[in-house]
Parts: sequence; structure tokens; C-alpha cells
Amino acid sequence: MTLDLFLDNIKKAASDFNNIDKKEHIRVISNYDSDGLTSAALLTKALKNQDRIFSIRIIKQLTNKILKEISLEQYNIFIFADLGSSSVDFFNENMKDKKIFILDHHQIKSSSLKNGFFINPLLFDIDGSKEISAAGVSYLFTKSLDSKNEENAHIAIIGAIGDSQENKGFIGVNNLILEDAKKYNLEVRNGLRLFGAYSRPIHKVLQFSTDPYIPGITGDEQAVISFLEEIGINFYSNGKYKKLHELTEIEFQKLTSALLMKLSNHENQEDIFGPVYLLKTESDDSLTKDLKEFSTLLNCAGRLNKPSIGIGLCLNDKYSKEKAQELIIEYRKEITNGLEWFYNNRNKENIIEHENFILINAQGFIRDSLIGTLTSMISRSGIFNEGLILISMAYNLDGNIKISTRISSYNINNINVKEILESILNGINAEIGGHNEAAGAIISQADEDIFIKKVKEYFTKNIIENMR
Ligand SMILES: [Mn+2]
Repeated sequence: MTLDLFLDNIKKAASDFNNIDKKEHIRVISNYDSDGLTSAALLTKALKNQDRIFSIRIIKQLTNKILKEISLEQYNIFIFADLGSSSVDFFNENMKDKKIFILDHHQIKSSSLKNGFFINPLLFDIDGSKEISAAGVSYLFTKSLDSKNEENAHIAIIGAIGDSQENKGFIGVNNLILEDAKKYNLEVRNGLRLFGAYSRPIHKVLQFSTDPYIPGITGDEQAVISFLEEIGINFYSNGKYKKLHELTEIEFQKLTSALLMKLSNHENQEDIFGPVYLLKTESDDSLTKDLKEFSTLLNCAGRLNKPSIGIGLCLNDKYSKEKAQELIIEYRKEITNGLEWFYNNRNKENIIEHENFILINAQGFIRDSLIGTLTSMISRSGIFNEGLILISMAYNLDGNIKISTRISSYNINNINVKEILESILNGINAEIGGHNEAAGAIISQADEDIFIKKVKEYFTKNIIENMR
């Protein structure tokens, strides 16, 4: 029922959009993460198909400064993807004469957009943190514009994975989109859910596995090599390191049972097996074969400030694919350095580990655009109890602090970290965004100490039970 109403709403918006004069320039504003870039790519494909004139701007966050800039632009038609839900009042007041399409899944402040279409699953009681992402909304919108766009469904799946909506499968609307994708280029296999399992050599896959975190293996190249030798896996032959799919059946079984042993104390031991999402048209060693890797690649592009490469990858652009390898090298370097910094600083002055929360103050040691990703990686590493709240901070170049909040492992208690962040920031000048599972904010560096003090106060006052 609610789904029908949601789809109706999308259809209405799409048919209105289809009536817009082809002379109108369409301005697309989207987010720099995987979900935002896939949304932008889906829109790009659809708008190109319609021979429309359009331009895209990718931003980190819809700040007041950027809103003001946008409101002064001369365009008449705007599409906001993966953002905009908390700016409806601004649009109503300052962009009255524009037509606005919001394709989003973030939390809503006010629901009535006067001058356009506000498409958000939350308006229809559909869980925007688990059942559909902005890429999913953008996909459904473009599919309503023209059913031909159904062939792009896999791009929406990449966005949903990027927003952590995949948990050994999908639920809700995402599942419908997955079924569409399977009709075309997507293949779902049951396999080893280790990052880079197709594109990277085995020893690297194990060394860099943070989801799950493999005790005595993750992060330690020498330990990985001894482990593989011990269990009798020949991971190097003919001058080349082998990849997982190059192992014999017997070697593969040896590896998986040895990994299960290593993870025997791990609650989610079986998590290393499950659905793997692969593009049929990509070769086994392609960086865009496995959608989980594809999604990470898009995050790299965004976070290293190269969003056009990310969008290009979704459009299967040759130049972008050539650049992908460089991106990943640069990104890995930064991530490895960031994780190293984290492990070296645990329980020192910059990292507080409390029974209800973890506070990581990375200051200038980690890039602000990477702090959210690193916090997500740490939250999924299995080193903290399930349901614990992680709060990270990193300086940006404007004299501000980027704050990221995540929940350790899966959100079993249905905690809303955005609400928690809002209460902590009460009284501090901040711009807050996000949803139940992942939220962020920007505050001034001048408020660093007061913020840390308020985090501690919040968690001493509010025992986890009260947040359930
Ligand atoms: Mn999103």
C-alpha cells in the first residue's frame, strides 16, 4: 500500500518532468559519496537519453553557504539527489520561482515542498536507511521517465551498498531493484564476502580485510603469508600472486575452513559467506566487477575530490576506468595510514574507549573526507561490541571539524545516531546531516573541547537502555 503511494508519487513527478521544455537547463546537485554519485550517474544517463541540457554539481554537504549560491543560479529546474530533505523550508522561501525535484532518503524537517516534488521514502513509512537509498529513488524516478532506464538498475544497487543497506541481502524496495538488475547485467553468487576477492591477490585480500576483521591476520602481511603457508596454499606461482578464483577447489576449501577457525570467537563468523554481486560484463580482475568494490571505488573518487571519474565509471567510460587504478592506490595509502594511526593511538589521549561510546579525535591526522569511511570500517571491524556508538572528529581546511557517528556492527537496537548527535550538539553551532545509522556534522574548531565534554556528559546521563 505505502509502496504503491510512493511509486505513484514518483510517477507524478516523472510525468511532470517529462513535460518540461527541452530548452530548459536541468541543474543537478548531488552528494559526493557512492550513493550520491550513482544517483548523479542514473540521472545523467536518463537526461542524456532525453537529449536534455544539464549540468551537475557534486558537493560534500548542502551547507547554508552552498544553498545561498544555488539560489542565485539562473536555472529554473533543479534536481537534488541524496540531499535536500532538510532544506525544504529554504526552497519554499528562497527559490519560489524555481521548480525543484528532491530525490532523497534522509530525514525530513518539513514535508511540504511548494514548488516541485519531494520524493523521499520516509514520507511513505518506508525505511530510508535500510530499504532504499537515494540511488534507488533516482533509479525509480528515471525508470518512470522512460522504462528503458530499467537497464541501469545495477547502478542503484551500487548506491545502496555504499549506504550500508546490504546486510547479507537486501530488504524492501532494494529487493525489487535487485530483481530488475538481475534481468540485465547483474549476477548474484554465493561466495566469500571478502573485499576485493576478485580483483586482488589472496594475501592482500586477507591483509586488508576489515569486514570481518580477522584476528591475527588483518593488517599483518607477514602473518598472512605464514598463515597461507601453514595451511598449504600455494599463493604464488609463475611469478604471479594468485587470486581467490584461481585456487583449486581443495585449496579454496582449506582456506575457508581455516578462516572459519580464525573467526571462531567472532559472533558473525558465518558473515564471510553470503551473496556477492557481480557484473557479468566485467572481467574477473576488473575493479568494477564486484559491486562492493565498485561502490568503494566511487567513495574513493568522491573523497579524493574526483567525482567525475566516479560518475564516468558508472557510465562505463573508458578513460575513467583507466584512472580507477591510480585512484585506488592513492586511496589505499590514505586509508592504511588512517587505520594505522587509529590502532597506534587506541587508549591514548586522542581516542577514548568507554563502555557506551568510542570517541576518536583524529584532528589533522586523517583527511576530513575520509573520517566517515574510516569510522565505518572501524565500526564493522568486529573489535567493539555490537551497538556501540562511534564518534569521530577530523579537522577540515576551513577551520572546522567534521564529525562522523556510526554504530558498531549491525544496528540491532534501532538506535538513531542522528538524534543522538543532535542532542549532543544542542547549544553548539553546527550543521547536521545523515540518518539513523550514519550521521555527520560540521562544527567550528573553537568548539572542539566543549564538544568532547558534551559527548562524555551525554553518555553518562543517557544509559544505552534509554536510547532503545
Ligand atoms: Mn544516501
